[in-house]
Amino acid sequence: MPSLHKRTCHICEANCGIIVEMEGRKTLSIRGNPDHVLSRGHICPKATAIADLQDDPDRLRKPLKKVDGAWQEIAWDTAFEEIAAKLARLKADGKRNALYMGNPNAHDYAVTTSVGQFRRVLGLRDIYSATTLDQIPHHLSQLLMYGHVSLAAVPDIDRCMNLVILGGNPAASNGSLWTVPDFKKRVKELQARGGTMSVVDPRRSETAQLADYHYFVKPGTDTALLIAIFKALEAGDMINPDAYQNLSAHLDDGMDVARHALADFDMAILSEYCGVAIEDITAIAQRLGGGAPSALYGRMGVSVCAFGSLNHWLIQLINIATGNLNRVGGTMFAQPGLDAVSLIGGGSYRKMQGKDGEKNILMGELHTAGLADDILEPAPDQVRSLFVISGNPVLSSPHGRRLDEALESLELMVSQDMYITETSRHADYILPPCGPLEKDHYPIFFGPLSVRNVASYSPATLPMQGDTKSDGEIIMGLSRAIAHAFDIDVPNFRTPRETLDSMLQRSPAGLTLEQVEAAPDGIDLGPLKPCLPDRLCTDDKKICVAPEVLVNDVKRFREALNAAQSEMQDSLSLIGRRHVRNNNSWLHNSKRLLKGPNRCTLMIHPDDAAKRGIRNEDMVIVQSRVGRVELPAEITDAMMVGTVSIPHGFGHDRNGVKLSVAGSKPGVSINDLTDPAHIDPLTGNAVLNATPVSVERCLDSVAAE
Ligand SMILES: Nc1nc2c(c(=O)[nH]1)N[C@H]1C(S)=C(S)[C@@H](COP(=O)(O)OP(=O)(O)OC[C@H]3O[C@@H](n4cnc5c(=O)[nH]c(N)nc54)[C@H](O)[C@@H]3O)O[C@H]1N2
Ligand SMILES: Nc1nc2c(c(=O)[nH]1)N[C@H]1C(S)=C(S)[C@@H](COP(=O)(O)OP(=O)(O)OC[C@H]3O[C@@H](n4cnc5c(=O)[nH]c(N)nc54)[C@H](O)[C@@H]3O)O[C@H]1N2
Ligand code: SF4
Ligand SMILES: [Mo]
Repeated sequence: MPSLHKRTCHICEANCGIIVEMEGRKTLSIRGNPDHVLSRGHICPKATAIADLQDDPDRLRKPLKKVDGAWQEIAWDTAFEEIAAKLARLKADGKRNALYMGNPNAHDYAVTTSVGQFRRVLGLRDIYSATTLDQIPHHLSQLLMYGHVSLAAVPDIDRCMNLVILGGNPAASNGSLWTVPDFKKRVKELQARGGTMSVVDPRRSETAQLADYHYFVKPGTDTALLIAIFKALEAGDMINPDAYQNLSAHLDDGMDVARHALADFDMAILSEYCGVAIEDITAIAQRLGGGAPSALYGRMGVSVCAFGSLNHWLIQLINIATGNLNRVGGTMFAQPGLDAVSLIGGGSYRKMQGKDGEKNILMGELHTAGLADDILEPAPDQVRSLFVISGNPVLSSPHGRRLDEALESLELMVSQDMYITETSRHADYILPPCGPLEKDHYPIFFGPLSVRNVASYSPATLPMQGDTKSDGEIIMGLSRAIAHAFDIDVPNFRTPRETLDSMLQRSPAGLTLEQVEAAPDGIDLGPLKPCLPDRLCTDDKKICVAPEVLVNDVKRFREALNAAQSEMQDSLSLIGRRHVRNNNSWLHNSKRLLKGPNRCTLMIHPDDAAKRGIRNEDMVIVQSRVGRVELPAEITDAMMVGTVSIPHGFGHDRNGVKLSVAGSKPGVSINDLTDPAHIDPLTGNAVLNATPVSVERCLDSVAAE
C-alpha cells in the first residue's frame, strides 16, 4: 500500500514543502505540498531528483579506504579508529589539521549542532568553508551595523511595491539569504498589485526576464552603481529615514558620516564605470525613494567580488536612507520559531597574522581561496591533514587545479561524502552518510531569512538500513574516536534532536519540538513585523549606520575607480551562472535533472563572438591568469557586451570520476579560471566573478569549417 509522507526539501534555501509517496522503500512520486505554510505547493525539478539520489546505485553505502590507490570497503569502527590513530601521530609531530565544511552542511541541523564538539576535540578554532566562497560580506555588514552576523533584513516581497535585485537570480536559485519559495508567483502577485521588479545583472537572467526593468552592469562595478543611487537619492531630496516611521530613533549619528564619505564622487564617472546610464540610476533611486514600500536586495553578483562588504553596507544604507528598513513592504528582520540570532553570540571579527601579512577573520572563517597555499606552502602552520564534510572545493573554490595538487600532497585526508567526487577521490577515507530520505530535517539557518515567520520539522521518511549512519552520527563517531586517541575528556553528547528541542524552547516563540512535529505543513507565526529596536544586538540598541571599517574601505574603491579610468581593457570579463536543474557541484548524476541541452557553455554576446570569428557551438579556448578550459560557445544577446559566462559546478572530467547516467555531461570548471589572489580583504571572500579572460576559437573548430 502506498503511503504519503510530508517533509521539506533540504536541497536549497527555499525549503519547499513536499509530499513523498512511498511503497515500501520505493519512491513513487514527489510533489509540492499545497498546504505548506511557506511554499504553498511550489517545487522545482530538484525535489523530484531526491528519488534519484536516494536510489542512485553510484551513491556510496559503505565507508571506503584507499589502499595502494584502490578503494576497499572498511567497517565504520575500524575507519574511525584508524583515522583517530593517524591524527594522534600527526598531532604528536606538531602537524596542523584543518576542516572544510561545504554547502550541504547548512541544510543539515544534525551536523550544525554536532560539529562544535568535533571542532573542540580537534582543537579547531577556525575552519574553511563555503562561507568565504559565498556570503561572508553579508555577515560583516550585519555584524557591524546590527550587532549580529545573522541579523539579515529580507525583502517583504508579499507587500513590497518596488523590488530591486542586484546580482541575484532567484528565478533559478530559488532565493539565497532570502528564503522565498514560489518566487516567480510572488513576483507575479507583486506586479498584479501594480508593483515593479528591477534587476541589475550583466546577463539578462531568468529573473531579469520576469522583471519590469533590466539594466546591464559591468561585472564587479556595483559599488559605483550603489554610490550613484545614494547620490541620486540625495540629489532628489529622498534621504529621509523618518519618511514612513520613526526610523531615526533607532539610528546612531552615522548618516552624516556616510554622506560625507560618499560626497565627492562624480555621478558621470560612476555611471561610466558601471555602465548604467545616469537616467537609469535616477529611475532606480526614484523607485526606491519615491514613497511606496520598496526593497533593495543584493546577492552573489555583489557578494563574490572585490568590494562585497562595501556593497552590502551600501545596500543596507540605501534601505535605511529611504526609510524602507523595518517597514512593512520594505525589508525586515524575521522572528522565526527557532531563532538562532537570540541563541548564539553576535560573532567575532579579528585580525590574524598570516605568512603574507595580516588577515581579517570573521566568525572563525579562514579564507578558502587560500586553502591550496596553506597546504602547499611550507610554513610552521602548514596544513598536513584535512577533513572535508559535504564539500567539493576542487570544483567550487578558485584555481581548483592547484587544490587538486594540494590535496594529493596531504598526509591524511578524510571526505564525508556519498560520492567519489573531484575532491573525495584524493581522500584516504570516504565516509558516506545515509540517503536523503533517511534523515530528519529542520532548516535552522533559514528561519531568520524567511519571508514569513515559520517553524517546520520533517521526520525521516525511511528508516536507515544495516549499519548506515547519518552525517550527524558520523561526526559523533569520529569525535568519540579522536577524543579517545587524544586522551581528552568530552562531556556526554546530546543528540541533535535534544539540541533542536532545547533551541526551539529557548527561542522567543517558545515552541517545543513536539508541537512543531505535530504540524507537518509547518507552523505559521505570521507575516514579518517591524521589530526595532528589540531585534538589534548592538550594545546601544541603535543601528550603526556608518561602521568605520566599511567607511574606510571607500578609499580602496576610490583607488580602483581612479585606476580604471586610465586602463584600457581588452579582455572579456567572466561571470558564473546557475540553472534550476543544477545545484553547485553535484546532482549531475540524476537522470531527471539531465533533460535539456548542454548547460555548460560559454555564453557570449554576438558582437564579441563575431570579433573572434566564433560561431554558435564552436569549441572555444578560455584563458585566465591561472588556467584554461575548452567548451562550446553559446552566442546570445542575453550577455552584456564585454562579458562572458560559464556555470560553476561542472568539470567532472578529472581522472577517476565518472558520471554513470547515460547522457550526463562532465563540462569544465569555471574555477580552473578564477584567481585565488583576488579576495575581498575585509572578509577574505573569494572573487569569483569579473575574472579577466581571453576567448578564442579552438583550432579544431577552425579545421571543421
Ligand atoms: N565560480 C564560482 N564558484 C562558486 C560559486 C559561484 O557562483 N561561482 N558558488 C559558490 C557557492 S555560493 C557555494 S555555496 C560553493 C559550494 O561549494 P561546496 O561547498 O564545495 O558544496 P557543493 O558544491 O554543494 O558540494 C557538495 C558536496 O557534498 C556532497 N553532499 C551532498 N549532500 C550531502 C550530504 O547530505 N552529506 C554529505 N556528507 N555530503 C553531501 C556532494 O556529493 C558534493 O560532493 O561553491 C562556490 N563556488
Ligand atoms: N538551481 C540552483 N539553485 C541554487 C544553487 C544552484 O547551484 N543551483 N546554489 C545555491 C547557492 S549555494 C547559492 S549561494 C544561491 C545563489 O543564489 P543567487 O545569488 O540568486 O544565484 P546566482 O545565479 O549566483 O546569481 C548571481 C547573479 O549575479 C549576476 N552577476 C554576476 N556578476 C555580477 C556583478 O558583478 N554584478 C551584478 N549586479 N550581477 C552579477 C549573475 O549573472 C547571476 O545572474 O543559489 C542557491 N540555489
Ligand atoms: S526550490 Fe527546489 S531544490 Fe529548493 S527547496 Fe524547493 S524544491 Fe527543493
Ligand atoms: Mo552558496
